[in-house]
Amino acid sequence: MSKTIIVSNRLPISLRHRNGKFEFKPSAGGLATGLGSIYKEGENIWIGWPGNTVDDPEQRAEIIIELHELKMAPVFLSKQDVEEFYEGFSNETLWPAFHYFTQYMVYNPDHWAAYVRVNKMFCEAILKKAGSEDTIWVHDYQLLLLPQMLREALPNATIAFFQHIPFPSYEIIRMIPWRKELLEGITGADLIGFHTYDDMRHFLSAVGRITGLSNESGYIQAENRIINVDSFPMGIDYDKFAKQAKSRKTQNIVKNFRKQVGDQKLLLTIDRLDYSKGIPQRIQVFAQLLEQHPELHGKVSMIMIVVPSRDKVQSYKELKEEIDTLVGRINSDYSTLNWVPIHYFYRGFPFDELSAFYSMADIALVTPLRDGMNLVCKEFVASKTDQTGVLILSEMAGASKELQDALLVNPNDRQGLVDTIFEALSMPVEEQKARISALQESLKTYDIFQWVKVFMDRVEHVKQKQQELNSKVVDVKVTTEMEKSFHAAKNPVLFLDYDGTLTGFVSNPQDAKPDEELKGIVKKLSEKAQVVIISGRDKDTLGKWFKGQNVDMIAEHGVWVKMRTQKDWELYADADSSWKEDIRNIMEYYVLRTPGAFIEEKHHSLVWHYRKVESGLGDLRMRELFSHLKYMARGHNLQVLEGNMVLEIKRPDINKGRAATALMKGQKYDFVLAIGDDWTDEDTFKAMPEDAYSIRVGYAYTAANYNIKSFRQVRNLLAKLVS
Ligand code: GDG
Repeated sequence: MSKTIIVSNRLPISLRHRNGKFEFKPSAGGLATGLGSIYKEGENIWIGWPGNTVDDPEQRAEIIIELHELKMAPVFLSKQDVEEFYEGFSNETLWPAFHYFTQYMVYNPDHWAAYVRVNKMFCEAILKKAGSEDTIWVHDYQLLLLPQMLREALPNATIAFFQHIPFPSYEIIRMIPWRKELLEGITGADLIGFHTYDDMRHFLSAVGRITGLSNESGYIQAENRIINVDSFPMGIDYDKFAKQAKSRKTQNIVKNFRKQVGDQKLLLTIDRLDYSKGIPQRIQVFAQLLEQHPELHGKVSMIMIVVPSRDKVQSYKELKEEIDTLVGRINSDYSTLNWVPIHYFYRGFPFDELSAFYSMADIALVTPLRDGMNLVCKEFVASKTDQTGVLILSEMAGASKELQDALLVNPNDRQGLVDTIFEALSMPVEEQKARISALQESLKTYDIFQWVKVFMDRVEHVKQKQQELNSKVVDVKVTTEMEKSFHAAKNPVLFLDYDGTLTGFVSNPQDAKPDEELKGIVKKLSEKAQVVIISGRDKDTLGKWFKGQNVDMIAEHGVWVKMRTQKDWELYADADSSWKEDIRNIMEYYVLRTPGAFIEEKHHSLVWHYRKVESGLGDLRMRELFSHLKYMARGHNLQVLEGNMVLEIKRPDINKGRAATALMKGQKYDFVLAIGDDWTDEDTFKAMPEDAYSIRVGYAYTAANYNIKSFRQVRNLLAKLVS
């Protein structure tokens, strides 16, 4: 039976050292609860760091046994690992980069080395437990290299990755010296999840630009498989928060707290200590509110909970000092004997007290400068069991994409925020209820359990899709069968596309001429079979490149044909070029606007090339030109085709399939093979007789009966046929 392994930097427990003994404190976090339904089942397990350094081998052994009972396995990190991998690369390079705080980024090769080392340690720990058919779900930015490390060791395993923090624009990712390794690490997974669509599109763009892997509709086409990238906004354990807020215990705490703070309006803020959360900025906004609205003095207080975090990292130490100073200043400026503007706590609270804060607060002020999702705002909403209260939420939190009924704010717009708080303080109860109810409806449906389910279903879906494509892979069995029938054949024919099929893509199309290896393969093949080079290329280039070879050639998608016995090219279609001028004028306009683009004129078509255009811009212009040309094409009865970095416009009755059919007419072939890499070759595949072998290069859906990985493998296959 295959099992599921959850992997995260931290295990859902804390390991504490007390009186010479270790104690485990289970984490009550949302993720731990949501994944509880998974890792506690059957043979499943959660692998990660227990959160404390343990050097003594005996103690380690003891911990392993105890964690085993809890369905967990530890990865022990040394003090140096923690400093360089966790505090260093994870929290001083990746965290600031991914939250757009480039001024805090540290580029330290030792930290990078530790990051690689610790990811390897995680990989080794997983490999001790994992089988080749298992599902491994890796979490978060500390383990970006792990999916690929696992893929190399377990090529067939199901590997999923979810990132809990934002994924920034390519402009930020490109700053990291190890960006390529990081992206290649993540793309070892089959499913890659982010909180929001923006994170997902940033990731896809960075992958395209840095690793060269293209994508379509959220599917990355890797060398030997497709990878799905999608957005999965994480929810909370809604019922747990709603139930706790209603409980007698929490309500008693509320009464008690209320007695102490009086009947003021309460603004609540809860965050881990982190510069991404915008805590000092929020304090300044509160000060501005008090300054501009003296009538609020004595009537409004802010309860500010800051949970200690990463306090060994320099930027966090400085942040703590800044917060302390700001709070001190405001409280000393405004406090009276019976009113404190800011109740500031630098510590965590037990769950029932946390629930009491949520329950009693009139307004939650959640204003991070950048946040992957932010669960605090969701927990506040779930805790408002009488539907009163107002959520003020930063547009920079992933949660803002879902929680449109909150008062959404730009955390950098101080005056805007002051005005929004003022609006919230005077919001009519009916409006509060309408907004909170709408928010609750959505949070109830998309809770943490739904999140886990949707993610796991998606993992299965990707695997199925991969299997569908894999079932068509040219494997050893197919190769052997093909070899046999090729050898037995008396009259075989091979239709071979050129670019992307017999050779790779280069930035200048004229540089893709056949190398010695290819010439050798084609020569040998043509001694035994009729070889037809069937390409979109112009006849002069093809003629030059295959001069002296005993091959037939179909050029420009079937406009021209030159049989090996003929001296000259023969026109397969009549020559009506009257449409070209209009179309060329439009294409030229797009060339002028797009450095790197150029037009190629073929006998029966015009091609707009954008291979050399700045990535992204080329796609954009191509789409624009596409819709422009589609409109024009109707009038001229033409067809617009999207190829690999080209847009081609031509007559619809001319295609490779038609030419291949004409060429086969009256012949009796006992072995037919067609290979091509893009959708112009789909016409060839469709024109093939039923018993033909047809192969599409790359893992795309196709009318061909097989897929093959790359042009390299095509060459290997062809070489095998004649070996
Ligand atoms: C990362 C991403 C993403 C806080 N104070 C107390 C306490 N908490 C709990 C809250 C909440 C959690 O901590 C904080 O979660 P957030 O989502 O707000 O923030 P991060 O820790 O930065 O989490 C974030 C998240 O991953 C999930 O993917 O949303 O964007 O940065 O659950 O309740 N819990 C208790 N006492 C406290 O005083 N018991």
